[in-house]
Amino acid sequence: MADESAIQQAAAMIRASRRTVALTGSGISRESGVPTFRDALDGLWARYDPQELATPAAFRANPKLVWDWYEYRRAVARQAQPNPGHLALAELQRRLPQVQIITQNVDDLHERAGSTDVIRLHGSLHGSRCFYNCQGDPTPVDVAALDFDPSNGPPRCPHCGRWVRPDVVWFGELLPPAQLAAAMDAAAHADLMLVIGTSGMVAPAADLPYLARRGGARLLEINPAASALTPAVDLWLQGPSGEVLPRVLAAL
Ligand code: BV8
Ligand code: ZN
Repeated sequence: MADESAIQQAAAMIRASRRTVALTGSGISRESGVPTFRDALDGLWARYDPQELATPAAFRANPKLVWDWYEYRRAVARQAQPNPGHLALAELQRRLPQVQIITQNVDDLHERAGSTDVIRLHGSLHGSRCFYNCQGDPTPVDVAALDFDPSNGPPRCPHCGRWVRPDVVWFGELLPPAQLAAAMDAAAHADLMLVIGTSGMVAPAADLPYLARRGGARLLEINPAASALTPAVDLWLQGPSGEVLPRVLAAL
């Protein structure tokens, strides 16, 4: 667990920052009961590899399986509450001149914690769209307004009658260009990047800390375990973000 001197050092880094960026991964939502990607997914999904399910090919091959996986994850996310880590980050945004949050997560816990202007690199569990974007990219579909039998797999697009899909970025798909450009611009101009709850294994999100370093930023990681990014950071606060972030905030 991060010792008091590391917490004080982290607080000093944040106090000295004028342009802070926070890059978050699924670890920040773990204490809200949302499983991370690399944890063994509970129960039914323990036998699938998320990188096999979160792909267009998996959806084409078995739309009902993939749709049901997202329905399950949506239900988990709806039940979840923002944890002290999400809340501390929202409070940091209120207290400091400029704190930009960039998230890889598809749950809405940052927004529900009160964070604003969150850059969402990988979309949202709570959005759906036409698999073919038949009315233009994107073609959002309000699934709640559709009358469909969930036992038959995904609902059908009201415009073209083909599958509706979750509005998330799958492996092998491009990130939304505007969000990626905003994230790269924020990282390149930051003087401090907080890297919270990510294994740093998925590109291009995992490239952002290196982009920040090249722009002169210092890197502060919060994670109970070492990640692919740990060798590159200036300070690693070892511990769960739900405990560490409130301690750093209290030391500001
Ligand atoms: C792209 C949304 C251009 C969906 C996600 C070879 C072939 C084909 C492609 C590639 C390839 N090599 C590289 C690629 C590119 C690929 C990639 O990086 N693959 C990896 C696996 C090698 N990337 C892509 O495909 C991206 N698109 O590059 O387009 C392109 C196009 C075609 C071909 C090539 C390139 C799209 C990537 C986006 C995928 N979508 N999510 C959904 O959610 O269902 S990614 C998903 O996984 C997450 O969003 C996140 O980004 C990633 C998981 O990472 P983490 O969030 O870090 O979670 P993880 O479980 O890994 O780690 C949790 C961490 O939390 C751990 O460190 C743990 O210690 C820590 N933790 C645990 N408890 C706590 C905690 N921390 C704090 N507190 C706690 N309490
Ligand atoms: Zn359509």
